[in-house]
Amino acid sequence: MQRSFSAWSLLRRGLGGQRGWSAQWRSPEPQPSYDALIVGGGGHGLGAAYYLAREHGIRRVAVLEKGWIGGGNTGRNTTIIRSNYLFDESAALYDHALQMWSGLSQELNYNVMFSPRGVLMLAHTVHDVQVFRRHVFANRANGVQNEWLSPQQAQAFCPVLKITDIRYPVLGGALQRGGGTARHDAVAWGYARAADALGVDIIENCEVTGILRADSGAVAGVQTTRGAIRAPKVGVSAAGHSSVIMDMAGVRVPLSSYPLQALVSEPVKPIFPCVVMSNSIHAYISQSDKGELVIGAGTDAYNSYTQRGGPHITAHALEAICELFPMFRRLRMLRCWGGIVDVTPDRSPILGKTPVPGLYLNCGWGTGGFKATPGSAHLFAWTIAHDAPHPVNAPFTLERFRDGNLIDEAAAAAVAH
Ligand code: FAD
Ligand code: PYC
Repeated sequence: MQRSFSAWSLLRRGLGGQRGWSAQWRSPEPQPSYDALIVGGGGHGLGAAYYLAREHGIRRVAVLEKGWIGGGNTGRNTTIIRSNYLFDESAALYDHALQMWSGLSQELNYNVMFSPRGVLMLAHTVHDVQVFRRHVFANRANGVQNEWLSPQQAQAFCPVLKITDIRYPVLGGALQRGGGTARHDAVAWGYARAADALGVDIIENCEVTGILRADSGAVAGVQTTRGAIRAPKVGVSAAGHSSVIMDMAGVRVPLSSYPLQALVSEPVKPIFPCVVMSNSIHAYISQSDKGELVIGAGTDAYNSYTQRGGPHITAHALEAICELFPMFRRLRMLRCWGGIVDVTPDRSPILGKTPVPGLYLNCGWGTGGFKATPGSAHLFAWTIAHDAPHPVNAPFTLERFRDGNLIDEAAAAAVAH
């Protein structure tokens, strides 16, 4: 009985044009002033607002989003989560995030579907082997999980993988068993709902068009398409558009914005048990809970703000996937899209203060910021609340590009660089 009632209820709700559904967060009008503003309603911005309210008691906060929540890279990425970066600073940063993923659904009371199914990075050349083995040793020295697999072990871990008689023979792989995937929209929606419940105003369709400054030079708020909003603290978390917003404050940042593309196949039964990345041939793949194969490509070779990219890039990724997994040759692709990624010269993020007092910056995550979402949001909130970085993000300053203290993660940033 219960089952047929549920099925009927589901049908009624499905056909009911969403009548009677309650919104997960309010749609407030912007107030004239707040204690803090966050520019950008992706996972990083929404998460920062949540932790400002939850951990620092700063609840008069608004998140200003020019489009819709999660409509940027948060809802466009291939959801790969791992922490196998090379340097000590990065290991601390990404592992901080990885540790948070496992408790995130409970923290937000929202199922973000974190699935630590293992991330396998394939080596195809002697150079790949040397680089990945070095990463494995460095990671283990930092207490970060990573292990080296022979080609046969790699195939045992991912049985549909072809390791020989292909254009890119597999010479081994680095496996992080605790890495995996999560449901990207759920991360944005979970943070939005939880922040809203703590009093944070989430304001969609509100584009920031200027940064207001006080006579002292400190930040005084922002100008938006819905009027001026004043606040003594403004955090910018706008991914591919970060340099555009920082330009409004007269701050130049070393970012290049590029399209990065992904695509999904028609749904099929469970066939792909893990995540596989092939960095030297710019392709990565996993299977979503809906059954679609989620496939990503490399960045376009030119700067752009168009959320599409060139089809030759996706064609190249599909060729590589079909070499590695010949059984996928008969699959049809359903849709493809692009996002704008913000790449720094050392492929590490910028997370900290700026030369403008009260203006904080979280950007430069490039092709790899989804995995960092909870950690980055947590550290950004700390930085805004204390007007000083947390020890974990202290090395990720804007000044490092002036002072030369780079954290070069080009190899670990992987596929897209
Ligand atoms: P976003 O979600 O982009 O949020 C920024 C928001 O700012 C946007 O919603 C935007 O609309 C808003 N905004 C911009 N300008 C303004 C303005 N003037 N006023 C108000 N709002 C503004 N990372 C991984 O770790 N693993 C992956 O597998 C992975 N795959 C990827 C695949 C693709 C195809 C792409 C495009 C990216 C991928 N990434 C991946 C990178 C990852 O998606 C990003 O680093 C991360 O999602 C950035 O999150 P965010 O919250 O900072 O940005
Ligand atoms: O950073 O792991 C990553 C990633 C995978 C695909 C795009 N970025």
